[in-house]
Amino acid sequence: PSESNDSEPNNAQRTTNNELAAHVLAGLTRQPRALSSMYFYDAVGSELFQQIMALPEYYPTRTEFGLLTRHRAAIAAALTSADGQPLHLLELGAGDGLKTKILLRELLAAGTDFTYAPVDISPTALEGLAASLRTELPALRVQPLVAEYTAALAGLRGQPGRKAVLFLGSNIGNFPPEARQQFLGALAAQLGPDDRLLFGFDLRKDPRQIRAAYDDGQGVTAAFNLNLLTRLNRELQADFDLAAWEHFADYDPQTGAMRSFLVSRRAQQVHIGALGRSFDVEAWEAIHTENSYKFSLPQIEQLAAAAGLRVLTAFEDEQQWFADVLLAP
Ligand code: AVJ
Repeated sequence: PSESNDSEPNNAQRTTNNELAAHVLAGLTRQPRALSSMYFYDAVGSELFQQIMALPEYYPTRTEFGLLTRHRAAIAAALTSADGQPLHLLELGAGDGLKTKILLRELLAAGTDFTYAPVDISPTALEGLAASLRTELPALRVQPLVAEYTAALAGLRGQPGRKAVLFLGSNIGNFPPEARQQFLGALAAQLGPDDRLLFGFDLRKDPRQIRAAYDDGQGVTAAFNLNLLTRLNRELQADFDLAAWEHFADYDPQTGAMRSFLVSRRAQQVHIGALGRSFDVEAWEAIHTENSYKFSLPQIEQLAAAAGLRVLTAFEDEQQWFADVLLAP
C-alpha cells in the first residue's frame, strides 16, 4: 500500500464500500442476477437523475409537480393538526426537493409550526437541497439526514408532536411487492393516530407511454443505468467494459412492473478487485437493476388496508397519471 493521499477513501467511504461490496457479491452470485437501484445515486447518478426529470418522455416529476400545485392548500391543511401541535415533517428520498418546496411554502404561509427533515441516500443531492432552502426559505427549520429509509424510520417513534411522512415521486415503485408491503407496515407501526403519510404513486396508463419514460430518445436513462457499472469500476476496482453492456427497459401491463436491466452484449468475464474474484457472464445475460412499479387506486387501497392504514384522499392530476395519496392510521 502506498502512502495516504487525497484520492484515498476516508473511513465513511470505506464503510459504505463494504456494504456495496457485500451487496454486489450477493447480487452477482444469485440467479437471476440483480443489483439495487439504491446504488444509482452517486454524484454523477444524482446529476443524471436531474436530467431525467427534465426529459420530455419522463412525465412523473412534472405531473406530480402540477398536482401538488393544484392541491397544495388542501394537502397542507391535511398535514397540519387543528390543535396547533408542532409538526415533524419527514421526507424519505427528498432529492432536490423541488416538488416539496410547493408544500413547504404553503405550510410557512399558513404559519405552521414545523420542522422539515429531508432524508436522502445521496449526500450531494441533500447538500444542494439544504443550501437552496437556506436561501429560498430562510425561516424554515431543516434537519437533513443522509441515510437509507430504514435508518430514518428508526428515529421516528421518539419524535414529539404530530408526524407526517412524505414519500413522493413514486419512490415506492422501487420496492418489489413483498418489500413494499413490509416497508409500509413498518412505517405504519411508528405512527400515532394523528400522524399522516403522503405517498406518491405513478398510476397505470398507456404501456407505451410508461416504457418510453424509461427508455428516452436521448439515452439519458441508459447512461443513468450504465453509471452503476462505472461506480462499481471506481469504488470496487471492477473492470466492467461499458461498451459491452446495454440498457433495456420493459413494462408488464398486467403486474404494473416497469423493470430496467443491464444486458451483456457478449460472453465476458468481469473482475471485481474489492471482492478478489471474477464473474463469468453469458452472452445476453441480464442484471436486473431497477423496479419502477405502476399502481391502480384499488391496489393502493389494498396496500394501505393490509398495513392497517386508511386512504383519506387521493390527490390526482387532471389526466389521472399520478396520485399523491394521503394515508392515516
Ligand atoms: C426516483 C425511483 C422514482 O423509478 O421513476 C427514473 C428513478 N429510474 N428513470 C423512477 C428512475 C429511471 C425513479 N424514481
